[in-house]
Amino acid sequence: MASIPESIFEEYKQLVAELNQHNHRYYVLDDPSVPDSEYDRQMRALQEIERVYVDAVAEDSPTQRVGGAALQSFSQITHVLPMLSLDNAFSDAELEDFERKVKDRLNQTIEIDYVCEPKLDGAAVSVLYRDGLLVYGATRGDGSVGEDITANVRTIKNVPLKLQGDNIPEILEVRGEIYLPKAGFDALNEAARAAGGKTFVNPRNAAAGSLRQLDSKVTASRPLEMCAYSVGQYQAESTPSTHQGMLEALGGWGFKLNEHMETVTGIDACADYYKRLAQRRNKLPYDIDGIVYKVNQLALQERLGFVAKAPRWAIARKFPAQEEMTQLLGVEFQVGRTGAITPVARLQPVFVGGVTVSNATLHNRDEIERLGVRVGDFVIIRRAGDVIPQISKVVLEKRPPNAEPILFPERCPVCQSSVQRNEGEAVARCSGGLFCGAQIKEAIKHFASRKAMDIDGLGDKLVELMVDETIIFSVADLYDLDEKRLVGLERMAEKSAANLVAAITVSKQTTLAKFLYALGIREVGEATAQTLANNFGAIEPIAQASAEELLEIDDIGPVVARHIVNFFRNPDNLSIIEALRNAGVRWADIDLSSQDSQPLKGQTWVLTGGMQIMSRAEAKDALQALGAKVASSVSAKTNQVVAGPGAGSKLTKAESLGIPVMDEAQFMDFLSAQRQ
Ligand code: JCF
Repeated sequence: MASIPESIFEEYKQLVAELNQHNHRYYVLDDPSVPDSEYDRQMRALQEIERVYVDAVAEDSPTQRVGGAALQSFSQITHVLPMLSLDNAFSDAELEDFERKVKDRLNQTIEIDYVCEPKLDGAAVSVLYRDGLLVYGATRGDGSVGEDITANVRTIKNVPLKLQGDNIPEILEVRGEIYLPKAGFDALNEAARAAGGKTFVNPRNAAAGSLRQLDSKVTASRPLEMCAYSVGQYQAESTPSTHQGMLEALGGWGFKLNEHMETVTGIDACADYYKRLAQRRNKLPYDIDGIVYKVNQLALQERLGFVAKAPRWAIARKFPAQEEMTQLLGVEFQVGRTGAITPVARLQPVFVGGVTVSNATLHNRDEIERLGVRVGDFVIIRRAGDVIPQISKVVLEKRPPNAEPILFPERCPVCQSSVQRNEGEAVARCSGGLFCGAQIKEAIKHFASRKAMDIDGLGDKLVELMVDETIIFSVADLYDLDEKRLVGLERMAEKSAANLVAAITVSKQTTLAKFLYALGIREVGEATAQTLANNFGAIEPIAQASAEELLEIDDIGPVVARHIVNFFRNPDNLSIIEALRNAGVRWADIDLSSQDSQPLKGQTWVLTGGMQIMSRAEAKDALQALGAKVASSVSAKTNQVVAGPGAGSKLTKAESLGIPVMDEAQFMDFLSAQRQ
C-alpha cells in the first residue's frame, strides 16, 4: 500500500474538515452552506483519496460516520433498523457499473427487475404504526438516531393517522420523503418577502425547516406532503415477495406513493426511464434531484445486503444540479423603458440546471439588502425550470477579505439624473425620462414593436446603434431618416436601408389605439389604449382629460389615470406627439357624435381559420375600431364568428350554439358597408 504524500494528506485533512462542517450545517442545523453539487464533488475527491491510500482514512472522515447528531431540542428516537442513504450514479456508465456489480454478486445473467421512481427533494422520515395506529414520526438524523417529530408529522394531511384496508400488520414502519411542492414553496417565500422575513433557499430546506418547528401549528400551516418509498420494521402474517408488492400494500393502507413509480426489466429500461423523467422534470409540481432504482425481488435485496450506510440493491441516478456555487464578479444596473433600475449580477459562468449561466437578476435594492451580498462573494445560483436564475444565498464562509458592498446608484448609470424611489414601491427609477439614453432606446424599441407602430426591420440592436451613433434622439426622428444616413451604419446595406425607410413610411398610417399604445405611457397596455381610443375618439380630449374624467371609464383605475395625466402634462411628450403628426403619422379619429360610429359596441366577435384579403391583426383592428370586443374562444355570449378556410373546433362550436357565421368575403362586404 502506497504511503500518502504530504501534499495529498494536507488536501485530505482539509476535505475531511470541510465535509464535516457541511454535514453539520446540513444535518444538524438544516442550513447548508454549499450546494449539493459542491458537497458531492468534495465527497468524491475524498473517496478517491481514501480508495488509493486506505491506511490514511481518518477516524472522523464523513465516510465513517455519515450525517450528524440529533438536535437536543426534540427528544430522540433510535431507529431499530438503520435509515439508509443511497449511493449516487452521475452517468449512464456508473448506472451500468451498479448493475454489473449486482449481477456479479448474485451470480446471475438473466435480467433483473427494478422499481424506478423520482427522487424527491425533501426530508426523509420514518413513521411507525402499531396495530394500525400512528405511534411516532422521526427524522432520519444520522441514520441510527433521529428526532421525535410526531406532533409535526401528525399535521401532514396525507400521512394516515390510522391505517385503512385489510391485513394490517402488527408493526409497520414506513419510510418516505416529506416535501413541499413548488407552489407551496413559492407562496411561503412570497409571504416571507412581503413580511420582510427570511426566505428559504429551496423547497428541501423549507420542508426540513418546517418539520423542525417546535410549535406544530407552524408546521400545520405549511403545505407539506409525504410520499412513502419503503418499509423498515415489519411484523405481519404475510410478507410480499417484491418491493413493488410492498409498495402496493402501502398504497392500500393509505399512503401516497409517487405517481410515476414503475417496475421495469433490465438496466437499459432504467436508463430510458431516466430520459423520460428528465424531460418532465421542470413540469412536475415538486423538485426532484434524480431517479431511484431498486432491485424488485426482496429475496435478491436480502442476498445483496448493505455496504456501510447504503444498500447494494439500490442506487440514485442524479440529474444535473439546479444549484451551483459561483462567484459574483460585479453588478450592473440596467435602466428600463420606464426608468426602472434593475440590478443584474454578473457571474463567473457556471453550468446549472442544464445551461451555462453568467447573469442573474437581483430584482431591486431590498433584495440586495436581504441577501447581504457583496461583489466578490461566492453565491448559490438556483435555476429551477425555465425561470430566470436567482441568487438564493451567499456563502459567508467563503467571503474574500476584499469583498465590496454593493452601492445602489444615486444617479442613473446612463444619464446621471437622480434616482428616485416612491413611497411603498420596491423599484427605484431614473428621473431622466426622455433625456435618458437608456429610456430613449427602450422607448423607441417599444414604439417600433409589432403591436405598436409595427416598423418591420427595426430591431433592438439597430435602435441601440442608431441612438449610440446619435442618428436619432427620439421616436420622432425616425421619420426624418433617409437611406443616406442609414447606409453609413454597421451592417446596413443599401437594400436593407431602403426597406427600412419604406417600412417607416408605411407605419405612418396607424390607428389611434396603436398610436396611444406606442407612446409607452406607463401602465397603458394594448387593451387600455383601445379603451381610451373608443371612449375619447381622438387624442386631444385624452391629453386634456382630468384624472376624474379618466376614472369614469370602466377599466381605468386611479394609478393608470395618474400616469396618463402626468404623461400629457410633460411638454417633452407633447412636442414629440406634435413632431410625429407633422412628420405625417396619422389615424382616423372615431366620430363619437354619430350614432353609427361604434355600431358594434357591446358585441363580441371571434375570428377563426385563415384569412386571405386582410391579415388577422388588421381584421381585429377594424372590428375594435367599430367598438367590438374580439375574443379568442366561442361561447354563448359570442355575437358573430368570421370563419376562414381551415376553421375547426371554434366553427363547430359556433354552429352548435347557433351563432351567426360569415366568411371573409362577407366580412369584407360588411366592413365596406360600415364605412359608407
Ligand atoms: O425520494 C427520495 N428522496 C428517496 C430517498 C427515495 C427512495 O426510494 C429512497 C431514499 C433514501 C433511501 N430509498 C432509500 C433506501
